[in-house]
Amino acid sequence: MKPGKTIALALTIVAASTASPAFAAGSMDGHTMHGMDNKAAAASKQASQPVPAEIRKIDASAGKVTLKHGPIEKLGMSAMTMAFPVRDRASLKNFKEGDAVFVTFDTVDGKPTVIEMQRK
Ligand SMILES: [Cu+2]
Repeated sequence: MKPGKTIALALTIVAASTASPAFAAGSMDGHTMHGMDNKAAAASKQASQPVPAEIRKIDASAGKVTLKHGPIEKLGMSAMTMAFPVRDRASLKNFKEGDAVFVTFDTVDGKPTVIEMQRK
């Protein structure tokens, strides 16, 4: 599918622009020419890249939040509105519907999960 290639390219750009010295040194030896290595390196770099989103619904008892989110490169997801489980469900009390936030996502138990959320 076409978007995959765009995402991979975007990841490469982000990884390159935010590269730590160690990562930059690693990319010099040519290992990042191999797709797997490059993808893994980009994914770990992407872990701390917050995604802009708007809170549409909060279900504190279920520990879920519905977000209208921008593209999530780490998860290969384009912009959409959907519900996510929240790792730290107690943190939901700090938010309300309509809040504009930056969200860090990761895959937990195979599911896209909100790891951290901060108001803009
Ligand atoms: Cu989504």
